[in-house]
Amino acid sequence: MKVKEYLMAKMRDRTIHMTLMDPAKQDPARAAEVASIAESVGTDALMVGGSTNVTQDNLDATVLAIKDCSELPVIYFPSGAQAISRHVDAIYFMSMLNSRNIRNVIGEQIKGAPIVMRLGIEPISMGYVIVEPGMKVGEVGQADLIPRNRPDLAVAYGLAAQYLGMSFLYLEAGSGAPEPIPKTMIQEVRKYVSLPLIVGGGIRTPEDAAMTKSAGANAIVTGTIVENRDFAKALGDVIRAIRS
Ligand code: 1GP
Repeated sequence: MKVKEYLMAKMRDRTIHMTLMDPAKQDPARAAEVASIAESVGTDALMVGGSTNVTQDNLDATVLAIKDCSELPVIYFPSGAQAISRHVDAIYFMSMLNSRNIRNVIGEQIKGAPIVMRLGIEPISMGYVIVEPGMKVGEVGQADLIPRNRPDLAVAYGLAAQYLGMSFLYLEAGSGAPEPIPKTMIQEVRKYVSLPLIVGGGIRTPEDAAMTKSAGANAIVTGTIVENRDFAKALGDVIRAIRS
C-alpha cells in the first residue's frame, strides 16, 4: 500500500499520531531506538526532518537505521532540496505557503522534483502553514507568521491549499513552541477546509493532544517529546489521549 493511502485509511477511522525525528539531533543508532519505542507505544508513522543541519549523510544514515528496526512508513519532512534520501517510503512534497521567500514556496520544489522522480519516491503534496510563534522553522523559512488570533487567515491558507489541489494541510506552531496551535484556529479550519489536517508544534501533554484532536486534527505530530532520554511513558500517554 502506498503511504498516502495508508495514512488516509487510518485517518478515516481515527486521529493518528506521527513521531518526528531530526537527523541532526541524535545518532542513527539512537534514532532507530527511538523509532522502535515509538512504534511499540502506538505511533502510526515516522517523519524524519529538521530545519537546520540536515545533510545527505545524516539523513541517509538515520533513515537506514530506522528502516532496519521498524515496519512503520518513514516519511521525509524536508527543509529543502539539499538532501533527499532514496531510502524513505515517501516525501512530503510541501510548500511553505506563508513564506516571504519564493524559494520555500516553489524554488526548492523545482530543484527537488526531478530528484524525487529519479529516485522513485512517493510524493505527498502538502500545504505547510506556520502559525505564531513559528520557532526555528518560522525564522529560517522567513514565514509571515499567522497571528494566533487570526483563525480566518489560517482558513484562507487552508482553502488555498485545497483549491490548489494539495493532499494535506499542515498547521505548524514550530518545534518546541510553548503552546500548541489554538483550539479555535483548528476548529475554524476544520469547519471550512476538507483536506486532512495535520497539526504540530508544542504538543507535549495528553491534554494538549486531546484538545488538538477534539478541535478536529486528523493527524498530530510530536517531535520534542522523543528528545528526552526516557520518553516512552510521556509519548505513550500522548498517544493514548489521541486514540481514546
Ligand atoms: C515540528 O510540529 C513538529 O515540525 C513537532 O513539534 O517538536 O514541538 O513536538 P514539537
